[in-house]
Amino acid sequence: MLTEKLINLYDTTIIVKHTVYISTMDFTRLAALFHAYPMPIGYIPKYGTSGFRDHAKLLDAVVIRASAMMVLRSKEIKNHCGIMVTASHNPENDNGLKLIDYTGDMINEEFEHYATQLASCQSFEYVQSTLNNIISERNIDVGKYTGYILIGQDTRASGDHLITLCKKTILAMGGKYISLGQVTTPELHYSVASSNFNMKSVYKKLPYINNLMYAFRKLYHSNSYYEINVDCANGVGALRMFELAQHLYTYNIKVNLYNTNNGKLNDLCGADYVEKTLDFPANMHNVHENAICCSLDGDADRIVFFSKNRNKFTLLNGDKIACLIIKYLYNPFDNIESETSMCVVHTPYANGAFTTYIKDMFPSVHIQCAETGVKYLHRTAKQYDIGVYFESNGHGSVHFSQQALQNKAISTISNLLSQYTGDALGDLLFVLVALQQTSFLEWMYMYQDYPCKQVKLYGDKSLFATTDFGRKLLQPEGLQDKLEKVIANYSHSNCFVRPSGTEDLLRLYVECKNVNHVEMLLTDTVTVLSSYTQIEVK
Ligand code: 16G
Ligand code: MG
Repeated sequence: MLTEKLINLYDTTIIVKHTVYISTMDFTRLAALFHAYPMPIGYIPKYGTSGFRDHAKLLDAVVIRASAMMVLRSKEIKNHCGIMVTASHNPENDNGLKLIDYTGDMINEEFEHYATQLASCQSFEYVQSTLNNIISERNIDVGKYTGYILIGQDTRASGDHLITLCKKTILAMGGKYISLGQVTTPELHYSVASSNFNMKSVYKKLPYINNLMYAFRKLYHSNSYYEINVDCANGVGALRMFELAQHLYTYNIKVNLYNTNNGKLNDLCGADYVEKTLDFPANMHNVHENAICCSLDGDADRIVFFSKNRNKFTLLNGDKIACLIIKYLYNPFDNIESETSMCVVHTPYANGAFTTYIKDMFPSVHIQCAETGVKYLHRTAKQYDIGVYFESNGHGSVHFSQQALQNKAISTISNLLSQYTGDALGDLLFVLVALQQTSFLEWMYMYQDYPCKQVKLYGDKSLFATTDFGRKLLQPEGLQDKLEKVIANYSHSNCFVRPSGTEDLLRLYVECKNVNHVEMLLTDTVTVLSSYTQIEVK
């Protein structure tokens, strides 16, 4: 079906008349675009944790350079690649680019580096020579393969203009685009991978939602009536949730959808809002006691669950989702292959109670920390047969090795849990599968988080450098030792400060077993930091 859809798109919407380049690249058409959409003066964008992201008005020139690079990548690898125009959980006025490699994963570090290099070129001559360097360094025969890019966008109004620039650039580079319109980020990852690889396996060719439902049908056997409440963040996830809700209805699962593009994107709603404020999203304050609720983010690659318990907001974050998944996967597969390795990957923000719970309940599961950013967790998870990875903020999935996929049950599960990045819809369906074994209340009470708090610190983040996945400071020199002395005053506490990879600020995380210590340690830490640089706490 997907292949048919793509072929259709090739035939009907893509008209490329002159695409014959032999070994050298003609950049004339790219030059015209470059000059028509200059980089704002003084703006030097950098490929960040999840791609480029900024106010939409700043991004024209970035889109042109990144799209040109992706055509070269596709030409090199002779497979489709992807470009997603989204700024995820960020405000409506922002936008951004997520760049997807032919495997369905995010682009690798070499291409991240090229992307930053291209974005920092001041003149077209530099852009041209950087593109030529990529061609020669990687020995790309630019005339041999056209270069196909699947493009998608979230629901932001600025998306249309940026997508138009993407298309123009792709054509200018002699490539072709396949426009998927408004899709979730994980859907685009899936589509890129499916269009390149899984041609032999019938169900892998299914469109995204059908593929999810195919796996769900095999794993979900309950007849009980369920009701779930989904906050769609007024984003692109709402479009797919309408479809999913219809399917789930036939399984006796009623899905109540909230914030389905009747308000502002990510405004007082969405996964990030819910996780950071520990409050109900807009229009959901009146949910019933113990109702199953969840929030997607703006491009539906993350999800957190929540409920009203004893009349209070209760969060089931990425850590808790990981625990539920591990509980489901642990027993059945432990016996299949004794060498099957299982790991849970988390970031420094995982609560201490979570790691303690895993150690106690699932002693053979390896526990690994990774740098903040879903791509880092994904890379670590790939080192194991079963790599469960979740950020506390709800980004995550489970990666399975080729060996693990030999097992039929695991192979089915792998269709629900994205093999490329976090996926709110796949994770939601898998949670429903896992709730057949563990009741929602049991899940809520699995363990109690240790008291913790995260604050934003406004100061010069360029002075700060970290090691140990962001848990320890290397720079400013001597500061880490001073912090550790302060932390030692509070038993069983954890505290770190790291420069944000997405915003111009620092993030301070404090966790203590004793709730009264949290604010005290926070104040002490800020006092130490303030002796190095001016800090404003928010
Ligand atoms: C981005 C990342 C997210 C990470 C966050 C950290 C993706 C798709 N998104 O949103 O995983 O948690 O950045 O931001 O990778 P920070 O560096 O500002 O704390
Ligand atoms: Mg997102």
